[in-house]
Amino acid sequence: MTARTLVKQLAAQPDGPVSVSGWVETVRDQKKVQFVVLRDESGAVQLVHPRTDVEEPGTDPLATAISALSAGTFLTVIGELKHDERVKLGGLEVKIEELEVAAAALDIPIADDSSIDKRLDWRFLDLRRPEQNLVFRVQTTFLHALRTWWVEHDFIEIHTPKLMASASESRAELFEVEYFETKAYLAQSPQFFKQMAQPAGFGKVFEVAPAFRADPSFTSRHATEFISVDAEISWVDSHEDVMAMHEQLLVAGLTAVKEKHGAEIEATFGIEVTVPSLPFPRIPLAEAHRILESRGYTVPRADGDLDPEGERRLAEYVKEQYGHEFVFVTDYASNIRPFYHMRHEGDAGLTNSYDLLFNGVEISTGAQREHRVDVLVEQAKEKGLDPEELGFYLDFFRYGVPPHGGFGMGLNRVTMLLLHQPSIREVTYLFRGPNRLTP
Ligand code: AMO
Repeated sequence: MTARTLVKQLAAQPDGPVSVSGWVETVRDQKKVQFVVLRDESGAVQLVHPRTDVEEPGTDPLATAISALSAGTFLTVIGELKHDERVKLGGLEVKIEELEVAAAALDIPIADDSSIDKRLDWRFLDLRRPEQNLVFRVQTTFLHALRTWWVEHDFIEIHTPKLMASASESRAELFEVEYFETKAYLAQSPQFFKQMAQPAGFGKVFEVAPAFRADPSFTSRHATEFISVDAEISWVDSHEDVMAMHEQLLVAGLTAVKEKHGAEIEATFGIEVTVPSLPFPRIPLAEAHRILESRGYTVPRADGDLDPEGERRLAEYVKEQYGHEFVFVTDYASNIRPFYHMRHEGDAGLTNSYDLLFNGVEISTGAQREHRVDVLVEQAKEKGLDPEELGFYLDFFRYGVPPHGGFGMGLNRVTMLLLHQPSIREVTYLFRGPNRLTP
């Protein structure tokens, strides 16, 4: 790969010959001078060409080539860099000497004010917007910091299969696919297989991978395919140990994002990235209900789970009381938790589990797992599951296993909430929903 000068690197270069590549954002074709704004993944720069054909139009081949440039065309320019404070765009300009078009563009079919659906139809063009580029750079930094934290803390990275013989969460949100002579299911979560790393003696594991949910929702926070960030650790005393790991991990991720992109995020989205203080507030679910009641809101769900409005209002309370954007809602009732969550010693109605809310939206579920096989079988039966079908999973607990726990966190939701984006569609490279399978 030949070294290429990025637009953002021009500022540090002395006046003189340069070569830059990118795509045409705008062309201003004036009588005496032509201006082109060239953008690449790092920024934009003004290119200039003083026409030599003012007296005799058509006699300046470079001017003719520039006039013919359409927005979106990818090209390389060789020219003379000049620092000039009067140039609004970055205080520098490149005088074009040679121009080589890599691929010309047809008329761009979307604009900044196009509907989200139209933008998603043309996602590769939509992603050219600098704010979109920033979203993915921020996400890269965030994930990199998570990985660094895990590696520094001796976690092992695993890659669990996404084709499964059975459901890993509720059967209701399961994608079924033909698999030779039989059926397979797309993994809803790496739940069972990340737990398998515990009897395998791996100690601490993580995975970042797609998860699939056949959820017909059209909300701003649901996708049928999303990136699940998962971790599972052994020798936990309760879900408290999982939360302690989870919050440190998030602090590492957000610290890196603030350091690297804080100023650009503020300039682009008007948001100040906050590195959360430790420990994050913890509120048991029953207490959350009392708080909401005392503030005039009754959660409408019969099963007692928080609804989106309840989550939003609870976050408002947490912000007022603790000045915090995160809250662990803990100790969910066992009727709204899966069979594999460990229940309270002495109160089987409650689980050693939590949901983590960020800016009023759930980003994660975590728990201590039930590792005593007889209890696990009973809990599975109680939920109407057939222990026969779960045989492979139950075997994990029959040959020695440490107490363990972990969490699953939706990466797309974290990015959406961090950058205050209105929908998960804005922060997903290619969104998948009930009515979107292309591009
Ligand atoms: P849960 O089902 O709560 O827990 O999922 C964990 C997190 O994944 C994200 N998420 C989604 N994101 C976008 N679209 C969806 N349809 C979607 N569904 C879930 C959310 C959610 O908090 N196995 C457990 C985790 C564990 O206990 O380790 C699980 O999957 O951010």
